[in-house]
Amino acid sequence: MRAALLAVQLPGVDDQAFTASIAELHRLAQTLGLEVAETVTQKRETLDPGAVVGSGKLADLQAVIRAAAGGAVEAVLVDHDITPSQARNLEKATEVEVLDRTAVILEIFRRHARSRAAKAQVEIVRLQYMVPRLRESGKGKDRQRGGIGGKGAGESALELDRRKIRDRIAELTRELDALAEEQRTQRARRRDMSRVALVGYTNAGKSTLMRALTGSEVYVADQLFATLDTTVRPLHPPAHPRILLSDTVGFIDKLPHGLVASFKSTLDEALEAGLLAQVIDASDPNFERQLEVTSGVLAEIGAGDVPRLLVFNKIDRTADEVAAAQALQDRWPDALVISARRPADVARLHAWLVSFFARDLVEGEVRVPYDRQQLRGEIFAACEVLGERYEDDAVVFRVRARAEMLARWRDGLGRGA
Ligand SMILES: Nc1nc2c(ncn2[C@@H]2O[C@H](COP(=O)(O)OP(=O)(O)OP(=O)(O)O)[C@@H](O)[C@H]2O)c(=O)[nH]1
Ligand SMILES: [Mg+2]
Repeated sequence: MRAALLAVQLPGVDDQAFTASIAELHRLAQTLGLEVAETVTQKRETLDPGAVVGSGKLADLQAVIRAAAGGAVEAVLVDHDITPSQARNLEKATEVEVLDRTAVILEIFRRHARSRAAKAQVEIVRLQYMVPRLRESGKGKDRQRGGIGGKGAGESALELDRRKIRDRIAELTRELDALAEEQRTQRARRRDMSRVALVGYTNAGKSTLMRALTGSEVYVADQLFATLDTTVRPLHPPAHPRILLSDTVGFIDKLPHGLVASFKSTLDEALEAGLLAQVIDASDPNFERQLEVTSGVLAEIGAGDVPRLLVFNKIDRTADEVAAAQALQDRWPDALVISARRPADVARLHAWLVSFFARDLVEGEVRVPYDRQQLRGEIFAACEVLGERYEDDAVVFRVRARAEMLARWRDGLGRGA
Protein backbone atom coordinates (compact mmCIF):
# COMPACT_ATOMS: atom_id res chain seq x y z
CA MET A 1 0.00 0.00 0.00
CA ARG A 2 1.23 3.50 -0.82
CA ALA A 3 0.80 6.71 1.09
CA ALA A 4 1.44 10.44 0.69
CA LEU A 5 2.78 12.49 3.60
CA LEU A 6 1.44 15.94 4.41
CA ALA A 7 3.34 18.29 6.72
CA VAL A 8 3.06 21.95 7.63
CA GLN A 9 6.08 23.90 8.85
CA LEU A 10 4.74 26.06 11.64
CA PRO A 11 6.49 29.13 13.08
CA GLY A 12 9.15 28.15 15.62
CA VAL A 13 9.97 24.89 13.86
CA ASP A 14 13.34 25.25 12.14
CA ASP A 15 14.24 23.47 8.91
CA GLN A 16 16.23 20.77 10.64
CA ALA A 17 13.46 19.90 13.09
CA PHE A 18 10.92 19.97 10.29
CA THR A 19 12.96 17.60 8.12
CA ALA A 20 13.58 15.30 11.07
CA SER A 21 9.89 15.14 11.88
CA ILE A 22 9.01 14.22 8.30
CA ALA A 23 11.79 11.61 8.23
CA GLU A 24 10.32 10.14 11.39
CA LEU A 25 6.82 10.01 9.91
CA HIS A 26 8.41 8.28 6.92
CA ARG A 27 9.83 5.61 9.23
CA LEU A 28 6.51 5.29 11.05
CA ALA A 29 4.85 4.71 7.65
CA GLN A 30 7.44 2.07 6.78
CA THR A 31 6.87 0.35 10.10
CA LEU A 32 3.22 0.04 9.04
CA GLY A 33 4.36 -1.47 5.75
CA LEU A 34 3.43 1.64 3.76
CA GLU A 35 5.51 2.88 0.90
CA VAL A 36 5.79 6.66 0.81
CA ALA A 37 4.94 7.90 -2.70
CA GLU A 38 5.14 11.66 -2.18
CA THR A 39 5.62 14.28 0.50
CA VAL A 40 3.67 17.53 0.32
CA THR A 41 4.77 20.36 2.58
CA GLN A 42 3.72 23.93 3.25
CA LYS A 43 4.84 26.78 5.48
CA ARG A 44 1.91 28.28 7.36
CA GLU A 45 1.19 30.32 10.48
CA THR A 46 -1.31 27.72 11.71
CA LEU A 47 -2.99 24.60 10.43
CA ASP A 48 -5.94 25.53 8.24
CA PRO A 49 -9.04 24.80 10.34
CA GLY A 50 -10.77 23.50 7.24
CA ALA A 51 -8.46 20.96 5.65
CA VAL A 52 -5.03 21.55 7.30
CA VAL A 53 -3.60 23.31 4.22
CA GLY A 54 -5.05 26.00 1.95
CA SER A 55 -6.95 25.30 -1.22
CA GLY A 56 -3.90 25.67 -3.49
CA LYS A 57 -1.87 23.08 -1.57
CA LEU A 58 -4.91 20.88 -1.35
CA ALA A 59 -5.11 20.88 -5.15
CA ASP A 60 -1.40 19.90 -5.24
CA LEU A 61 -2.12 17.04 -2.87
CA GLN A 62 -5.03 15.88 -4.99
CA ALA A 63 -2.85 15.98 -8.10
CA VAL A 64 -0.09 14.04 -6.36
CA ILE A 65 -2.52 11.38 -5.28
CA ARG A 66 -3.91 10.95 -8.76
CA ALA A 67 -0.64 11.14 -10.62
CA ALA A 68 1.77 9.39 -8.24
CA ALA A 69 4.19 7.29 -10.25
CA GLY A 70 4.21 3.62 -9.38
CA GLY A 71 0.57 3.11 -8.48
CA ALA A 72 -2.37 4.47 -6.57
CA VAL A 73 -1.95 6.29 -3.27
CA GLU A 74 -4.44 4.94 -0.78
CA ALA A 75 -3.72 7.01 2.32
CA VAL A 76 -2.56 10.43 3.44
CA LEU A 77 -0.51 10.61 6.62
CA VAL A 78 -0.55 14.01 8.30
CA ASP A 79 2.44 14.90 10.49
CA HIS A 80 0.26 16.67 13.08
CA ASP A 81 -2.63 15.94 15.31
CA ILE A 82 -5.70 17.13 13.50
CA THR A 83 -9.31 17.57 14.50
CA PRO A 84 -12.02 15.14 13.44
CA SER A 85 -13.43 17.72 11.05
CA GLN A 86 -10.05 18.46 9.46
CA ALA A 87 -9.66 14.73 8.88
CA ARG A 88 -13.13 14.52 7.38
CA ASN A 89 -12.51 17.46 5.05
CA LEU A 90 -9.21 16.04 3.92
CA GLU A 91 -10.81 12.68 3.30
CA LYS A 92 -13.55 14.29 1.27
CA ALA A 93 -11.06 16.26 -0.80
CA THR A 94 -8.62 13.42 -1.43
CA GLU A 95 -11.00 10.46 -1.42
CA VAL A 96 -8.44 8.36 0.42
CA GLU A 97 -8.01 7.37 4.06
CA VAL A 98 -6.46 10.08 6.26
CA LEU A 99 -4.40 9.24 9.34
CA ASP A 100 -2.88 11.82 11.64
CA ARG A 101 0.32 11.23 13.60
CA THR A 102 -1.53 9.87 16.61
CA ALA A 103 -3.55 7.44 14.48
CA VAL A 104 -0.35 6.18 12.83
CA ILE A 105 1.37 5.59 16.17
CA LEU A 106 -1.73 3.97 17.65
CA GLU A 107 -1.94 1.58 14.70
CA ILE A 108 1.70 0.57 15.21
CA PHE A 109 1.09 0.03 18.90
CA ARG A 110 -2.00 -2.05 18.10
CA ARG A 111 -0.03 -4.29 15.78
CA HIS A 112 2.95 -4.67 18.09
CA ALA A 113 1.11 -5.25 21.37
CA ARG A 114 1.70 -8.80 22.58
CA SER A 115 0.78 -9.10 26.24
CA ARG A 116 -2.77 -8.75 27.55
CA ALA A 117 -1.78 -5.62 29.42
CA ALA A 118 -0.25 -3.92 26.38
CA LYS A 119 -3.23 -4.87 24.22
CA ALA A 120 -5.69 -3.49 26.74
CA GLN A 121 -3.71 -0.28 27.19
CA VAL A 122 -3.56 0.36 23.48
CA GLU A 123 -7.22 -0.46 22.96
CA ILE A 124 -8.28 2.02 25.62
CA VAL A 125 -6.33 4.85 23.99
CA ARG A 126 -7.66 3.89 20.56
CA LEU A 127 -11.24 3.88 21.75
CA GLN A 128 -10.78 7.25 23.40
CA TYR A 129 -9.35 8.53 20.14
CA MET A 130 -12.31 7.14 18.22
CA VAL A 131 -15.18 8.55 20.29
CA PRO A 132 -15.12 12.11 18.90
CA ARG A 133 -14.48 10.72 15.43
CA LEU A 134 -17.54 8.50 15.22
CA ARG A 135 -19.95 9.47 12.52
CA GLU A 136 -23.62 8.87 12.05
CA SER A 137 -23.77 5.80 9.90
CA GLY A 138 -25.68 6.32 6.67
CA LYS A 139 -29.37 7.02 6.64
CA GLY A 140 -30.31 5.63 10.03
CA LYS A 141 -29.30 8.90 11.60
CA ASP A 142 -32.13 9.24 14.04
CA ARG A 143 -33.07 5.62 14.06
CA GLN A 144 -34.42 4.68 17.43
CA ARG A 145 -33.48 1.34 18.84
CA GLY A 146 -35.92 -0.49 21.03
CA GLY A 147 -33.04 -1.21 23.39
CA ILE A 148 -32.73 -4.47 25.23
CA GLY A 149 -34.03 -4.13 28.73
CA GLY A 150 -35.13 -0.61 27.98
CA LYS A 151 -31.51 0.42 27.55
CA GLY A 152 -30.80 2.65 24.65
CA ALA A 153 -34.40 3.57 23.94
CA GLY A 154 -34.55 6.96 22.31
CA GLU A 155 -30.84 7.08 21.61
CA SER A 156 -29.48 7.63 18.17
CA ALA A 157 -27.20 4.99 16.72
CA LEU A 158 -24.30 7.32 17.37
CA GLU A 159 -25.08 7.75 21.05
CA LEU A 160 -25.49 4.02 21.36
CA ASP A 161 -22.09 3.43 19.76
CA ARG A 162 -20.54 5.96 22.10
CA ARG A 163 -22.11 4.27 25.07
CA LYS A 164 -20.80 0.88 23.91
CA ILE A 165 -17.33 2.31 23.64
CA ARG A 166 -17.49 3.80 27.12
CA ASP A 167 -18.62 0.44 28.49
CA ARG A 168 -15.76 -1.29 26.73
CA ILE A 169 -13.28 1.25 28.12
CA ALA A 170 -14.60 0.61 31.62
CA GLU A 171 -14.28 -3.14 31.12
CA LEU A 172 -10.71 -2.84 29.85
CA THR A 173 -9.80 -0.54 32.72
CA ARG A 174 -11.01 -3.15 35.22
CA GLU A 175 -9.00 -5.81 33.43
CA LEU A 176 -5.92 -3.60 33.57
CA ASP A 177 -6.38 -2.90 37.26
CA ALA A 178 -6.37 -6.63 37.94
CA LEU A 179 -3.23 -7.08 35.83
CA ALA A 180 -1.57 -4.13 37.54
CA GLU A 181 -2.15 -5.81 40.88
CA GLU A 182 -0.38 -8.92 39.61
CA GLN A 183 2.51 -6.85 38.30
CA ARG A 184 2.78 -5.04 41.62
CA THR A 185 3.16 -8.37 43.39
CA GLN A 186 5.88 -9.41 40.97
CA ARG A 187 7.66 -6.12 41.41
CA ALA A 188 7.39 -6.34 45.18
CA ARG A 189 9.41 -9.56 44.99
CA ARG A 190 12.15 -7.69 43.16
CA ARG A 191 11.91 -4.75 45.52
CA ASP A 192 15.20 -5.18 47.30
CA MET A 193 17.20 -6.15 44.27
CA SER A 194 19.51 -3.98 42.22
CA ARG A 195 17.58 -2.95 39.15
CA VAL A 196 18.47 -1.07 35.97
CA ALA A 197 15.88 0.04 33.44
CA LEU A 198 16.92 0.59 29.83
CA VAL A 199 14.95 3.60 28.64
CA GLY A 200 15.12 5.83 25.59
CA TYR A 201 13.83 6.88 22.23
CA THR A 202 12.37 4.20 20.00
CA ASN A 203 15.01 2.38 17.91
CA ALA A 204 17.91 3.58 20.07
CA GLY A 205 19.06 -0.01 20.66
CA LYS A 206 17.58 -0.81 24.08
CA SER A 207 16.56 -4.36 23.19
CA THR A 208 19.88 -5.01 21.47
CA LEU A 209 21.67 -4.00 24.67
CA MET A 210 19.22 -6.07 26.72
CA ARG A 211 20.19 -9.11 24.66
CA ALA A 212 23.88 -8.40 24.89
CA LEU A 213 23.81 -7.73 28.63
CA THR A 214 21.57 -10.61 29.67
CA GLY A 215 21.97 -13.24 26.97
CA SER A 216 18.19 -13.24 26.55
CA GLU A 217 16.31 -13.43 23.29
CA VAL A 218 14.18 -10.29 23.42
CA TYR A 219 12.87 -8.99 20.12
CA VAL A 220 15.13 -6.64 18.15
CA ALA A 221 14.00 -5.03 14.90
CA ASP A 222 14.76 -2.05 12.76
CA GLN A 223 11.26 -0.73 13.34
CA LEU A 224 9.75 1.89 15.55
CA PHE A 225 8.12 0.56 18.70
CA ALA A 226 9.35 -3.01 18.30
CA THR A 227 9.08 -3.37 22.08
CA LEU A 228 5.90 -2.54 23.99
CA ASP A 229 6.18 -4.80 26.99
CA THR A 230 8.63 -4.59 29.81
CA THR A 231 10.90 -7.61 30.07
CA VAL A 232 13.05 -8.25 33.15
CA ARG A 233 16.16 -10.47 33.10
CA PRO A 234 19.27 -10.86 35.27
CA LEU A 235 22.56 -9.44 34.07
CA HIS A 236 24.78 -12.08 32.46
CA PRO A 237 27.49 -13.05 33.27
CA PRO A 238 25.76 -12.81 36.64
CA ALA A 239 26.73 -10.25 39.22
CA HIS A 240 26.70 -11.14 42.92
CA PRO A 241 24.29 -10.07 44.19
CA ARG A 242 22.20 -10.33 41.11
CA ILE A 243 21.39 -7.23 39.03
CA LEU A 244 18.11 -7.16 37.12
CA LEU A 245 17.73 -5.36 33.81
CA SER A 246 14.47 -4.29 32.22
CA ASP A 247 13.76 -3.40 28.62
CA THR A 248 10.95 -0.89 28.20
CA VAL A 249 8.74 0.76 25.59
CA GLY A 250 10.48 3.46 23.56
CA PHE A 251 9.48 7.10 23.37
CA ILE A 252 8.81 9.35 20.41
CA ASP A 253 8.36 13.04 19.77
CA LYS A 254 4.71 14.12 20.03
CA LEU A 255 3.75 10.86 21.72
CA PRO A 256 -0.04 10.65 21.75
CA HIS A 257 -1.07 11.97 25.10
CA GLY A 258 -3.14 9.01 26.24
CA LEU A 259 -0.27 6.67 25.57
CA VAL A 260 2.03 8.33 28.08
CA ALA A 261 -0.55 7.84 30.79
CA SER A 262 -1.41 4.31 29.80
CA PHE A 263 2.15 3.15 29.51
CA LYS A 264 2.99 4.62 32.84
CA SER A 265 2.13 1.31 34.47
CA THR A 266 4.49 -0.46 32.08
CA LEU A 267 7.09 2.11 33.02
CA ASP A 268 6.63 1.64 36.75
CA GLU A 269 9.52 -0.73 36.38
CA ALA A 270 11.60 2.30 35.42
CA LEU A 271 10.30 4.36 38.32
CA GLU A 272 11.39 1.75 40.82
CA ALA A 273 14.78 1.08 39.27
CA GLY A 274 17.91 2.11 41.11
CA LEU A 275 19.36 3.33 37.84
CA LEU A 276 18.07 4.39 34.44
CA ALA A 277 20.37 3.63 31.54
CA GLN A 278 19.17 6.15 28.99
CA VAL A 279 20.10 4.81 25.56
CA ILE A 280 20.65 7.34 22.77
CA ASP A 281 21.24 6.59 19.08
CA ALA A 282 24.38 8.68 18.55
CA SER A 283 24.22 8.04 14.80
CA ASP A 284 20.86 9.80 14.43
CA PRO A 285 21.33 13.41 13.27
CA ASN A 286 18.45 14.32 15.53
CA PHE A 287 19.73 12.59 18.67
CA GLU A 288 19.79 15.73 20.81
CA ARG A 289 16.10 16.31 20.30
CA GLN A 290 15.48 12.63 21.05
CA LEU A 291 17.47 12.93 24.26
CA GLU A 292 15.34 15.92 25.26
CA VAL A 293 12.09 14.14 24.44
CA THR A 294 13.06 11.12 26.53
CA SER A 295 14.11 13.27 29.47
CA GLY A 296 10.81 15.16 29.17
CA VAL A 297 8.70 12.01 29.26
CA LEU A 298 10.72 10.61 32.16
CA ALA A 299 10.08 13.79 34.12
CA GLU A 300 6.40 13.60 33.20
CA ILE A 301 6.00 10.08 34.57
CA GLY A 302 7.84 11.00 37.76
CA ALA A 303 11.17 9.33 37.01
CA GLY A 304 13.13 12.57 36.76
CA ASP A 305 15.04 11.95 39.98
CA VAL A 306 16.15 8.37 39.43
CA PRO A 307 19.95 8.23 38.98
CA ARG A 308 20.76 8.14 35.29
CA LEU A 309 23.57 6.95 33.05
CA LEU A 310 23.63 8.28 29.50
CA VAL A 311 24.61 5.55 27.04
CA PHE A 312 25.41 6.87 23.57
CA ASN A 313 24.94 3.84 21.35
CA LYS A 314 25.55 3.01 17.66
CA ILE A 315 28.83 4.90 17.62
CA ASP A 316 29.93 2.43 14.91
CA ARG A 317 27.34 4.02 12.61
CA THR A 318 28.67 7.57 12.86
CA ALA A 319 30.67 8.96 9.95
CA ASP A 320 33.81 9.85 11.88
CA GLU A 321 33.70 7.65 14.90
CA VAL A 322 36.70 9.02 16.78
CA ALA A 323 35.59 12.64 16.39
CA ALA A 324 31.97 11.80 17.24
CA ALA A 325 32.98 9.93 20.39
CA GLN A 326 35.28 12.75 21.46
CA ALA A 327 32.59 15.39 20.94
CA LEU A 328 30.12 13.37 23.01
CA GLN A 329 32.59 12.80 25.85
CA ASP A 330 33.54 16.48 25.89
CA ARG A 331 29.95 17.48 26.28
CA TRP A 332 28.79 14.60 28.53
CA PRO A 333 31.92 13.52 30.46
CA ASP A 334 30.01 11.02 32.60
CA ALA A 335 28.36 9.24 29.69
CA LEU A 336 29.37 5.96 28.09
CA VAL A 337 29.90 5.96 24.34
CA ILE A 338 29.48 2.48 22.87
CA SER A 339 28.31 0.19 20.11
CA ALA A 340 25.94 -2.56 21.22
CA ARG A 341 27.47 -4.66 18.46
CA ARG A 342 30.93 -4.70 20.06
CA PRO A 343 31.44 -7.19 22.87
CA ALA A 344 34.20 -5.07 24.43
CA ASP A 345 31.84 -2.08 24.69
CA VAL A 346 29.08 -4.21 26.17
CA ALA A 347 31.59 -5.55 28.72
CA ARG A 348 32.49 -1.97 29.64
CA LEU A 349 28.83 -1.15 30.27
CA HIS A 350 28.44 -4.41 32.20
CA ALA A 351 31.37 -3.52 34.44
CA TRP A 352 30.04 0.00 34.94
CA LEU A 353 26.68 -1.37 36.13
CA VAL A 354 28.28 -3.85 38.50
CA SER A 355 30.45 -1.19 40.08
CA PHE A 356 27.54 1.26 40.33
CA PHE A 357 25.54 -1.14 42.47
CA ALA A 358 28.59 -2.39 44.35
CA ARG A 359 28.82 1.02 46.02
CA ASP A 360 25.56 0.32 47.87
CA LEU A 361 26.62 -3.05 49.21
CA VAL A 362 27.36 -3.68 52.84
CA GLU A 363 28.85 -6.66 54.63
CA GLY A 364 26.87 -8.66 57.13
CA GLU A 365 25.88 -12.09 58.36
CA VAL A 366 22.87 -14.24 57.65
CA ARG A 367 22.00 -17.23 59.84
CA VAL A 368 20.21 -20.08 58.17
CA PRO A 369 18.96 -22.84 60.46
CA TYR A 370 19.77 -26.35 59.30
CA ASP A 371 16.09 -27.07 58.67
CA ARG A 372 15.87 -24.13 56.23
CA GLN A 373 18.66 -25.13 53.88
CA GLN A 374 16.39 -24.72 50.87
CA LEU A 375 17.14 -20.99 51.27
CA ARG A 376 20.77 -21.47 50.21
CA GLY A 377 19.93 -20.86 46.55
CA GLU A 378 18.20 -17.61 47.30
CA ILE A 379 21.11 -16.41 49.40
CA PHE A 380 23.57 -17.10 46.64
CA ALA A 381 21.38 -15.14 44.19
CA ALA A 382 20.74 -12.20 46.48
CA CYS A 383 24.19 -11.84 48.03
CA GLU A 384 27.83 -12.26 47.34
CA VAL A 385 28.81 -15.01 49.76
CA LEU A 386 32.22 -14.30 51.28
CA GLY A 387 32.36 -17.29 53.59
CA GLU A 388 30.32 -19.68 55.68
CA ARG A 389 30.66 -21.01 59.20
CA TYR A 390 28.87 -23.92 60.82
CA GLU A 391 27.33 -23.51 64.25
CA ASP A 392 25.23 -25.89 66.34
CA ASP A 393 21.87 -25.05 64.85
CA ALA A 394 22.65 -23.00 61.73
CA VAL A 395 24.99 -22.05 58.94
CA VAL A 396 26.17 -18.48 59.20
CA PHE A 397 26.95 -16.87 55.86
CA ARG A 398 29.23 -13.90 55.72
CA VAL A 399 27.88 -11.87 52.78
CA ARG A 400 27.95 -8.64 50.86
CA ALA A 401 24.46 -7.51 49.90
CA ARG A 402 22.16 -4.55 49.69
CA ALA A 403 21.32 -3.22 53.15
CA GLU A 404 17.57 -3.63 52.57
CA MET A 405 18.13 -7.21 51.58
CA LEU A 406 20.20 -7.96 54.67
CA ALA A 407 17.60 -6.41 56.92
CA ARG A 408 14.89 -8.53 55.42
CA TRP A 409 16.90 -11.72 55.66
CA ARG A 410 17.64 -10.96 59.27
CA ASP A 411 13.99 -10.29 60.10
CA GLY A 412 12.24 -12.97 58.20
CA LEU A 413 14.82 -15.18 56.57
CA GLY A 414 14.09 -14.28 53.02
CA ARG A 415 11.03 -14.10 50.92
CA GLY A 416 10.01 -17.66 51.72
CA ALA A 417 9.40 -16.65 55.33
N1 LIG B 1 25.00 -0.27 13.82
C1 LIG B 1 24.38 -0.48 14.98
N2 LIG B 1 23.10 -0.86 14.99
C2 LIG B 1 22.50 -1.06 16.19
C3 LIG B 1 23.19 -0.88 17.42
N3 LIG B 1 22.31 -1.12 18.43
C4 LIG B 1 21.15 -1.45 17.85
N4 LIG B 1 21.24 -1.42 16.51
C5 LIG B 1 20.15 -1.69 15.53
O1 LIG B 1 19.13 -0.70 15.70
C6 LIG B 1 17.85 -1.25 15.46
C7 LIG B 1 16.92 -1.03 16.65
O2 LIG B 1 17.41 -1.77 17.75
P1 LIG B 1 16.47 -2.22 18.95
O3 LIG B 1 17.38 -2.83 19.97
O4 LIG B 1 15.31 -3.02 18.48
O5 LIG B 1 15.99 -0.79 19.46
P2 LIG B 1 14.98 -0.45 20.66
O6 LIG B 1 15.56 0.73 21.38
O7 LIG B 1 14.72 -1.67 21.46
O8 LIG B 1 13.70 0.01 19.85
P3 LIG B 1 12.12 -0.05 20.26
O9 LIG B 1 11.85 -1.37 20.93
O10 LIG B 1 11.45 0.08 18.96
O11 LIG B 1 11.87 1.12 21.14
C8 LIG B 1 18.07 -2.73 15.15
O12 LIG B 1 18.10 -2.88 13.77
C9 LIG B 1 19.44 -3.01 15.77
O13 LIG B 1 20.11 -4.07 15.13
C10 LIG B 1 24.57 -0.47 17.36
O14 LIG B 1 25.26 -0.26 18.36
N5 LIG B 1 25.11 -0.29 16.11
MG1 LIG C 1 13.02 -2.68 21.81
